Amino acid sequence: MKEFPKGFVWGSATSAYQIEGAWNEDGKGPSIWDAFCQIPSKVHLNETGNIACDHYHRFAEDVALMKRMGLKAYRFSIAWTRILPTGKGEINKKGIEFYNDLIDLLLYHDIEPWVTLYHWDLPLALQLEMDGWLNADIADYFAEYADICFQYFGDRVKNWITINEAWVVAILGYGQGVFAPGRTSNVEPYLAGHHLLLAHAKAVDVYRQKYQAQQNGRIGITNNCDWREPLTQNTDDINAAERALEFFLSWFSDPIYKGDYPASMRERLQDRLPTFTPEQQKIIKGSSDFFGLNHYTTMYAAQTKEGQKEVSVYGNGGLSEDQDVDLSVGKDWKLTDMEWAIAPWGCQKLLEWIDRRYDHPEIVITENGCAFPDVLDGREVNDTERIQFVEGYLDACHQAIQNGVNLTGYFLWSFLDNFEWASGYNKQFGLHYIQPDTLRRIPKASADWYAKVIKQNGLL
Ligand code: PNW
Repeated sequence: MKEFPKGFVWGSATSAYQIEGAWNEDGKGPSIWDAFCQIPSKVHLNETGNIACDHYHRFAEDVALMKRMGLKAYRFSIAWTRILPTGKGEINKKGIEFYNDLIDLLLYHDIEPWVTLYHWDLPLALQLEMDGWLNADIADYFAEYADICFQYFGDRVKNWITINEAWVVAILGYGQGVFAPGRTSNVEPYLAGHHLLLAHAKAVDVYRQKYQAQQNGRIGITNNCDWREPLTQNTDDINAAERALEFFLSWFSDPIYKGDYPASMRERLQDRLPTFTPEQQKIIKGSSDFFGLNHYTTMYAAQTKEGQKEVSVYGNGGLSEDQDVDLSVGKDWKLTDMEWAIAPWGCQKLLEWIDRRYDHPEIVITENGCAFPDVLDGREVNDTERIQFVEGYLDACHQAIQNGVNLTGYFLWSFLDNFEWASGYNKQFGLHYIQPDTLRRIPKASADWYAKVIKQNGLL
């Protein structure tokens, strides 16, 4: 039996737009994802999150499922436009009520809420009026929204995450244009990224100045990163892999832990990478109480060869031409339904890399998981591949902890099959199977499996 440290947090995660539905009910305003899904061919089969898992109406049933699985912590996000329908101004009481009810029910069942303030559903009004994350003023609006959340929910919520995956917002939203707001540019991602960092820093500043002392909670940011393994042991490839990690994770983590962007980015991007003023550096450096990490996969990285143009096959390399990195996967690596390689060893290496680079921070894996097609076996899904995936990655986490990494929590993505952004309902990450049209909720694996994994890992 593998022992995890005492107090290790075991949870599962979701986000508002992916599960809530009720997109225009009880005063909720539209977000950029509500709008993006209306544009033909942006999303697989033109699907939307209008209904999704209908969690807004069925949250009590969902919390009961969590309880039955033995979940100890639940990470969800607040929809900004339920609280502030146009992003600022008047508070929508019904929105506050919904999250109050959810939080109370979780606590009643001894499930610890971990709350993300921004999981990509920017108020559409702020996109139309001020170009969303491209406008520096957005940071103040975000901080005001965060302030409201701390004020209303902070008496019960003790774990806050400001922004989920700034990299995805910047690169997929403003670089490759495959996510809302669907823009393509090699300048805008770095500007949007800058404002995302400032928004995070300002929200943390509000929390620390006004709330943290009485409320006694913690606040941090969650960044995502794959592992990059050098394709060969040539210095060029070793450097390419390091640079790829810097363009992926350090872009957002170096400012927070060291006060500025990595030198490799400055050197290559020059003026396309904004700069922090000393006042900004003051609030951004040290602005995370823990290192939130979303980790899914691993790729080989190599120095781009002379004359070779770009690129990663899978699109999850960022703007490859800015990095001169060529990505690939091993021929015999097994892939998930997202075509993301399964490589638990990469998870261990990444945890140890973060531990070294950021001086032994407390790390929480706020997402890890895999998509596999659901093969129904009676009332259950034969979920062998997911079980193996989770066991492999937990093993890697355990090994990293043995090697001294201060990993204190693990959240499986996702609690329910849900709206997988541009992939619609085509990719299934959930521990529970959801059929959007009938809204059936079936555990993927038996309750026995959950109990077994929990027990085998020394979690009880
Ligand atoms: C994360 N990439 O998204 C998100 O936080 C979740 O909302 C999402 O459902 C989950 O991972 C699975 O995709 C990502 O291209 C989307 O590298 C794309 C990438 C990474 C994470």
